[in-house]
Amino acid sequence: MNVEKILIDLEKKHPGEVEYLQAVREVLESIEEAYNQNPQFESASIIERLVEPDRILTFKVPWADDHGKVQVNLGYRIQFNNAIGPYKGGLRFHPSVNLSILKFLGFEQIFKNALTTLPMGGAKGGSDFNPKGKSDGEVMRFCQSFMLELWRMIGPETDVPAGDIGVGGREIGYMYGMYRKLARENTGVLTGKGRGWGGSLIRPEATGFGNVYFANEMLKTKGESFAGKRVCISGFGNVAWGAALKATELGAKVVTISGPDGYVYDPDGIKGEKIDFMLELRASNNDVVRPYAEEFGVEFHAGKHPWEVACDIALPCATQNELNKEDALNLIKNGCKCVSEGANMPSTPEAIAVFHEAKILFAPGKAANAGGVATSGLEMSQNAMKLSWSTTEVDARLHQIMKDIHQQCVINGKQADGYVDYVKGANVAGFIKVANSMVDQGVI
Ligand code: NDP
Ligand code: 2IT
Repeated sequence: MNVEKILIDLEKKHPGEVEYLQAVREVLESIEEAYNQNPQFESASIIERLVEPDRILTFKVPWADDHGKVQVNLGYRIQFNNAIGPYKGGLRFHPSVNLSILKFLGFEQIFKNALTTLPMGGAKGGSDFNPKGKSDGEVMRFCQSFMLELWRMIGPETDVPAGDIGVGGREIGYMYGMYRKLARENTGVLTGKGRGWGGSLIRPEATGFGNVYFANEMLKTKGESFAGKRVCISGFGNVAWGAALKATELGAKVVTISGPDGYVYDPDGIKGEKIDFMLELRASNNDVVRPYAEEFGVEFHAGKHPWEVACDIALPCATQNELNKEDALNLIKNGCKCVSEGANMPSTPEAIAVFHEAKILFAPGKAANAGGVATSGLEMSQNAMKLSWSTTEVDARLHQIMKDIHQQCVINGKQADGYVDYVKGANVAGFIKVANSMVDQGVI
């Protein structure tokens, strides 16, 4: 495989799709060796078939705002690969959403879903709709209009969307209601549903919990744990919330959270009612984290990322490319020994190179945040059986899945000197499973 040539060709076909090209480069560079050891992949053109989505649906989403004015947004669903199961992946509603961002997320999702050990293919979708500052009625009308177009593409055995940035229980509810009406069926067509209508216990907590379970497995390889550690978290959304809850439960002190406006530094630890306050902030329809600092009388650092704060463990849980080379150098300088990505691709390639050079524990999102989609997979299983499992059962399954993913990373990413390259481990394990399935199933 000639990675540079493939990337040059891709860039010609998809100019300016920076995030997508970044994600493809990372995967291709780390699977090159495994790919070259399997000549059947080359003759089946597995790479050429993997890097392009099976199909992309783009559509307009017209909706009326509270003043009766009609607004128009863009909607997307990218069905990337379904070799190992129905297309599966979240929907992101954020003004920054474009094709490049959704293609990077959909591409990553293929390998992440393969790692979960559950039968799910890769997909992503969303809209440039901004839920911030919108009324419930506006969000409902937008979601209904979005689903009016999307419903033809999806189904419990075809493609199962879920949440991501800007899409939580409220949005899933409005979209599910519209789907149910159009399809005239109650099925597990979306995950992240409410408890009363097919949702799974632990799904809201799953991504953050899973990230901490994964980081804990990494720490164990060094005889360490979360107990007594200082943790820096970025973001203040769903993933940051779950990670703060579990890290605190395991005896760590979470000292930061952040938003697009800056970061909060709380040296006493973000715990108990303070973690509940994160939920209120997120539901408040604003995109600022500063009110936390005002409520609890702690420091707020406007326009800055939390990576300048001394910590043992960093959990980036906000968004892509939020941790750059300088941040990585700062973390290392201040003694950070473990970075586990709750968000998708939050560390830039230069930052990852710094972590690898320093030989600290570093887990890429496609391994460390796979607990969210894994628990979506468990929601699909429960829906298919028309049963629901207890909190203890779902949490135990999630925990086991994170341990299994960690094990797959160690097996495929251990270097000669014993250092585990979790990026390589995750990419190789996910890729081999999907590539073998594609070879088995012929050219389709
Ligand atoms: P939420 O919408 O719940 O929260 C996203 C958080 O990140 C918000 O607080 C958001 O603020 C903040 N944020 C967005 N941009 C920035 C920025 N530039 N700087 C600092 N903070 C920012 O989304 P999730 O918690 O669900 O998603 C967070 C990350 O985790 C994303 O990368 C997502 O893809 C990933 N992920 C999510 C999973 C899930 O199950 N939900 C599963 C696996 C990964 P604001 O909205 O105000 O801009
Ligand atoms: O990035 C992700 O893995 C998610 N947003 C969760 C996807 C899902 O289908 O639960």
